[in-house]
Amino acid sequence: MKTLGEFIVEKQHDFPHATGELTALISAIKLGAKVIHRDINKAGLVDILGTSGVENIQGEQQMKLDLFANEKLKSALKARGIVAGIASEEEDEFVIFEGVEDGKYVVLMDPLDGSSNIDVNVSVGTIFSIYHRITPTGTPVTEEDFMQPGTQQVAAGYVVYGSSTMLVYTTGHGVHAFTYDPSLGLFCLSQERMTFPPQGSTYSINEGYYSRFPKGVKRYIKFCQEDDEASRRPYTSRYIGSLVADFHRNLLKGGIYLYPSTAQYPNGKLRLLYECNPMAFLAEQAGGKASDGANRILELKPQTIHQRSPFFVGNTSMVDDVERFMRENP
Ligand code: AHM
Ligand code: MG
Repeated sequence: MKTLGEFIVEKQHDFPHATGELTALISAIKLGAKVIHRDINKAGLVDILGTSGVENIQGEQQMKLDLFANEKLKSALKARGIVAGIASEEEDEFVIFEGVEDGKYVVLMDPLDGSSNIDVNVSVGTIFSIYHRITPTGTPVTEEDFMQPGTQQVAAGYVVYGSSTMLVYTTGHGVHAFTYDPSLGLFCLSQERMTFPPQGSTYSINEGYYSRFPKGVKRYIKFCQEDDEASRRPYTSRYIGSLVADFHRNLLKGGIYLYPSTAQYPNGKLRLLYECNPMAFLAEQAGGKASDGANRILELKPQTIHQRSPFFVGNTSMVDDVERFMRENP
């Protein structure tokens, strides 16, 4: 058995500049994940469910656990003195960590993605994306530090709180997965260098919005449903409504996750900086692909912290197919 801590020490050379700081940063996320795991598992037992009555900047109701997860991760990250600031789905503006102006890193995160699933006991996740700040250390971070394209990510990952809790991350040297053993309080290595299976046969999309999808996506869905043994179609449809859990399943089994633009959300629903980019980095590191329908997600130039993007991620050949259908059906 190898723990996440041991694995990271062993892989020091995978960490750029190997000063131990990024290692400490991932361990802060690990600590936050343990606390969130504990409280999610208590969710049905204590009076922690229900909405907080507060709306976030996107006008969505925040669940109490979203706020809880945000606070826990924020304090774990601030305490290490390495992260100079964060941006979060749960914060309207980026947050400057006072007293940590020397920190070299910024973190963007969705502390509890898919949180509407909690009150029905379905998997949720934490997503994180780590960058070197570009403004000089010793000064407070600025918006510029958070507006870097996904190609600049130093590390990214997610924690899926499912039938077991798993942490999956990349530093650009493959994707590695660790399963949490609550009795020991340790994340143990369960898969090193994960890759998508060569051929995917699952598609994940909220088909309820079919009538609002672009023509190319509608055609692709029909393609998924056609009978063709050689390409393993019809594909299986699986949609949890929790990006992390849907992505995790597709990574293990092979598949594609789609959140296209819709009439209601012309830019899709998912947020580029703390949902699409980290998942795109992981997907590419696992031999997959991530696109907005026409362009590589990681190369999009961010304009605002909470900006959205259509998102197609999974097996390369499946994402290629969607892009082709979208090109051919403008
Ligand atoms: P959230 O960040 O508000 O939780 O929204 C993101 C979630 C994703 O996890 C999930 O894939 C998607 O929203 C589901 O949206 P929909 O209910 O429109 O299918
Ligand atoms: Mg989210």
